[in-house]
Amino acid sequence: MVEKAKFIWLDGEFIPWDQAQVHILTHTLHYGLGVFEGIRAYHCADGRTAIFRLPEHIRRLFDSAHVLQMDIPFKPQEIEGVCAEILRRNDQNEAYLRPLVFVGDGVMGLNPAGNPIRVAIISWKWGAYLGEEGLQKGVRLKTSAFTRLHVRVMMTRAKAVANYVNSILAKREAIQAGYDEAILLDSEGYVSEASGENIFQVRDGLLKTPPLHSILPGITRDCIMTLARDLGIPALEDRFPLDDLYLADEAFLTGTAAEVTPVREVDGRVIGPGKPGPITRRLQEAFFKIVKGQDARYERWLTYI
Ligand code: PPE
Repeated sequence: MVEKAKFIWLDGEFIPWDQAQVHILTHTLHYGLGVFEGIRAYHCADGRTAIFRLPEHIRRLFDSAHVLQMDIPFKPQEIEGVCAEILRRNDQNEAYLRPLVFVGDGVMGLNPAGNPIRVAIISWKWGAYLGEEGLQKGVRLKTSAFTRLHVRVMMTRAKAVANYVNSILAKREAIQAGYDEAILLDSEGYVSEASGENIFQVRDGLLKTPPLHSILPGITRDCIMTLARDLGIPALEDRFPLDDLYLADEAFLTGTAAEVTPVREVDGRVIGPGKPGPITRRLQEAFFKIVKGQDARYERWLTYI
């Protein structure tokens, strides 16, 4: 259960948590046209709170809305301001922020042109997405029987609500088979991403992640590519098939919610020695230092509130 906070911001106003209700004719509930973001705010080592890569997340929210022709009735700076303000109002020094843009009620049917575009921002406490043990020791992945959305079927660059039915189907399948998370292949059979994370693998010191063909352009993925470059770890975006992943020395998942979570097994094959490898550890440690404001070189990624 999500732990209630005091306020939710809806269409320009902070309202008590329990009053954040919508009408049953809300268009997005019926047809799935909506976009969202997931952003983390961390309690930093110096006691302050910082929102991690806030402008980049808000930019992606507006990009997603643009692609789906949803005209957000606020400016990006206003939405950024609300993200900071909601943490203050909810007395949260650490939280997960969820901006959601959806189509309100008006007409039904597949042309909601005149329906209002509504915006909510919610903040709640969210611990380790794939479990504390997963974050420390690594998770077990199962390849899904479902294909990741093809660019001719969905807008894969957009963080669209509807894209997540594909993710939920894959995730359930993995959980029901006793695994922690699902990995999806693209329509040509190459590794794409997990149900809610991007994926990386390492072999012989080379870090690889799939290119942005059918995957979400992850902001954590971008952090890892930047960090790898800065740390002198060879890294490239390249397509790879499943057996390439089975043969990796190390693998890990990245996402706002999952942060940097090691992978210890894929489809019954143990990855490397079955525990987080040295490059994974190095990147994970560097990442957590940065988000907690302990690395001055990446202050540009933090918005202190
Ligand atoms: N791929 C997918 C499909 C995805 O959902 C996410 C984030 C990522 C990659 C990584 O993106 P980024 O957060 O920018 O590094 N998944 C969000 C959803 C979590 C949820 O269950 O809700 C998240 O991590 O916030």
